[in-house]
Amino acid sequence: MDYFLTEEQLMIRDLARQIALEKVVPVRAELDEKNEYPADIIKALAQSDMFAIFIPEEYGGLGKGCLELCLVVEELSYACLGVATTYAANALGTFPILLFGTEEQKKKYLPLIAKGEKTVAFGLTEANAGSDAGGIQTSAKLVGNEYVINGTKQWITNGGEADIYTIIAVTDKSKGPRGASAFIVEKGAEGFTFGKKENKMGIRASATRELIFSDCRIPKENLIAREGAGFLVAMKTLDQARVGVAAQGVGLAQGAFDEAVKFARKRVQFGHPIISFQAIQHMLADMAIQIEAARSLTYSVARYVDSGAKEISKESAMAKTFATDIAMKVTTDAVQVMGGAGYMKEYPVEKMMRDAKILQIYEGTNQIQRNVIGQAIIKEYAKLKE
Ligand code: COS
Repeated sequence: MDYFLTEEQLMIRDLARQIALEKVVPVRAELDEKNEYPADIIKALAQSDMFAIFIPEEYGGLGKGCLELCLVVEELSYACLGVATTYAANALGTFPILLFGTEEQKKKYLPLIAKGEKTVAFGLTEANAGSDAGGIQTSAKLVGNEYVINGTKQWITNGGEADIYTIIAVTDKSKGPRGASAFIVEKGAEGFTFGKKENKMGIRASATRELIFSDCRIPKENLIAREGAGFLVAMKTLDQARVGVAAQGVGLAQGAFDEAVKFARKRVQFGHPIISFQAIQHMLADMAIQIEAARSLTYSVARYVDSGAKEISKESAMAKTFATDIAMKVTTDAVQVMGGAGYMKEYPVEKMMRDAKILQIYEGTNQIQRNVIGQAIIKEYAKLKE
C-alpha cells in the first residue's frame, strides 16, 4: 500500500528503520532476558534527532507531527516493543508541557528533550487509580513558593531512568477530577525517590518503577496550566499519545507477520513448504488484511490530529483499540503458524506475543477505549437529534 508519504516522511521512516534493524534487532533478546534499559539505543536515537521529531522548531525541534512520530514508533516496535515503549513514553511525558506548558516551561524543557539530553516520563497511575484516573490520591499543597507533594505513582514507564516527570496530583480533594493538577518534577527533587524495578511479562527492555513523593518540594512555577486543570491535561495527553500506541501495534504485528512468512517459506512438512498449504495461506491472508487495516486507520487518525482537529478522543481510542487488538491476534497467530518453533525463545515471535499483551492494557485498557468511543457516539447522536 502506498500511503503517499512525503520525501521527508520517508527519510524519517527509513532512518528509524535503519536504527531498528542495525541497533535494536541484534540486542532485543538480550535486553528482554536481562530486563535491561536500552541506554545505548536511546543515545543513538538522540544522535539521530529522533527525540526532536514532534517538538516545534522554535524550541529546538524538527516541528513535525503525529504522523512522523508514529512512523518512528512503528519502526522501533517492529524490532522491539520494549525499546519502542521507552521512546514513546518519552513523548507521552512531554505532551503535558507541549500542550499546556507556559512559555517559560516550554523554553526550559523542550530544547533539552528535543536533543535527547533529558528524557521524560508521565505519572498518572496509582495503586487505586488505574482505569479510574479521577481516583488519584497523590496530593500537592501550595506552601509558600513551593508545592509539597505526597503519594506514590505506580507502574510508571521510564520511572527511575527519566530526568523529567509530568505527574498528576490532587490539589483540591473536594472537587473530584476537577481538583487535580499537573506538575513537572525533576529527578533529584527533595523527597522524590523510586521503587524497585518491576519484573514484567513483556516489554522488558522498558523500565517500570514507582515514583515515591514524600514531602517532595518543587517550585510553584512547575504547575502546568492552572490548579484544577490536571484531569484535562491527562485526558488530552492520553488522547494524543494513544495514536502512538496504535503505531506500536502496527509495527509489532508487522514484525511478527514477517517472521511467520519467513518461517513458512522454509519449513517443510508433508514434502512441501508449509506456505503452500491453504490453511497457512488463509492465516497469513487474515494477518495481512488486519495489519493493513490497522495501519490505514492509524495513519488516517495521525493525519487528522496533524490537521489541527481539537476533538480526537474517539478517533485516537478507535485506532488504539483496533491496532492493539490486531497486534495481539497477529502475534498469537504468528506463533501458531510457526508451531513449536514459535513457542521457543530462539525465535522472536515468542517475545512479540508476550510484548503484545500490554498494548491492550496500557494508556487506557481497550475496555476503557470502548467506553470513550461509546460516550462520543452518545454525544454525537444526541446533537443530531437536536
Ligand atoms: N478531553 C477533554 N475533556 C475530557 C476528556 C477528554 N478526552 N475526557 C474526559 N473529559 C472531561 C469530561 O468532559 C468531564 O468534564 P465535565 O466535568 O466538565 O463534565 C470531566 O473530564 C470528567 O470526565 P468523566 O466524567 O468522563 O470522567 P470519568 O472519571 O468517568 O473517567 C475516563 C473518564 C474513564 C475516560 C478516564 O478516567 C480515563 O481515561 N481512564 C483511563 C486512564 C488511563 O488511560 N490510564 C492509563 C495510565 S496512563 S499511561
